[in-house]
Amino acid sequence: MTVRVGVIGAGMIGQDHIRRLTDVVTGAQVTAVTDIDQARAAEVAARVGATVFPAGSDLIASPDVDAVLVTSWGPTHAEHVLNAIAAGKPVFCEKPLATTAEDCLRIVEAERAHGRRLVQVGFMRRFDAGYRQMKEVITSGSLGAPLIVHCAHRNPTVPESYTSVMAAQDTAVHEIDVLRWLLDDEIVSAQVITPRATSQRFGHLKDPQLMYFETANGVRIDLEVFVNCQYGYDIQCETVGEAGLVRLPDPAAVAVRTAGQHGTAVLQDWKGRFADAFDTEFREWVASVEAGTEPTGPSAWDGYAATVITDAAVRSLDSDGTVVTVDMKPRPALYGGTA
Ligand code: NAD
Ligand code: ISE
Repeated sequence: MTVRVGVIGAGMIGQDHIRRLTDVVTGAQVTAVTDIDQARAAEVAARVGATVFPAGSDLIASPDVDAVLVTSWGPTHAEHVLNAIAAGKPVFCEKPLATTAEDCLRIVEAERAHGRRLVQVGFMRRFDAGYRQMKEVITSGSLGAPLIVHCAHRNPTVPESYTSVMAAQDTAVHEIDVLRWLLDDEIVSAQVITPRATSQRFGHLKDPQLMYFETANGVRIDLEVFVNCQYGYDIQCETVGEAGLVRLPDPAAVAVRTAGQHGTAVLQDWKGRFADAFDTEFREWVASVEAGTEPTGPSAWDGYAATVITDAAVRSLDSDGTVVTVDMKPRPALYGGTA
């Protein structure tokens, strides 16, 4: 069976995922596209022979759409995901699941009422080969219990529209998700402090930021978010355990020796750094839709948890570095909990 996918939001990542579903992943076809910019929707749809729909609700209702991909702006995600659940269709939603914890909970409740998982959230790092190898090592127990995680998330530059709260909501949210999964543990508190600011930023922005998280098992996580580091897109992660440590590998790159120097290039954006992870993410999602099974990637609950934890980080930033307790509801049975 070919999975017929309808895409809501034909912007930057929407177009990249349409290319991926068309040219990289087998078993899928983009049959429908919508965007509030209808001219953009028409142009993107024409590239892949898809039909243009006037709005997300019409696209979701179409009999030519088996599954929905939401790549519109964050504040619009909840409406589209709730409509897809109401229609009983699998839905892949780019991060964030929703921009408020309340909207995330509405999605969780709708999915619980439906009785099985339909939602997967686009936290692609769980599909990165390096993070998967790290998880295998941690799960094997060879390092003993994990104690500390050191992370850095660096972007070369960000536009003026990037604000201080986005360091948590847009950037650190990837570590928040991948570390919950990597450690199989829950984050219970957040603290954000701001060192001396780089001169290489727009004046309104607090950059870099140092974020500290504690987990239910007492693991301490430190995360440097530095989005104007200039030199490249650089993701670092090292987990220290009782008997050793495991470090995320840098992407493979040839080493060049010339003019008295020896070095490797540093990637410049997340698209290149996580290209393979995005491909794997969609291969596995399409396979689950094709098989009629529940998705195995990040769930609506993971989307809720990420939003609640980033809310705590933002509250800490807004209160000059106070340690903020994460106020998370009990995890429902549908997502492996007991509630
Ligand atoms: P973008 O602005 O390039 O594209 C968004 C598109 O959605 C625009 O074309 C806009 O007109 C359209 N749109 C907005 N509201 C709509 C609605 N209600 N119905 C239909 N179309 C609508 O943005 P982007 O950079 O592609 O980001 C889209 C989403 O992807 C965001 O939630 C962002 O956080 C997420 N994202 C995820 C990653 C990742 O690493 N996983 C990376 C970048 C962006
Ligand atoms: C962007 O939205 C992403 O998701 C990238 O992975 C992240 O590195 C960047 O800081 C965000 O703005």
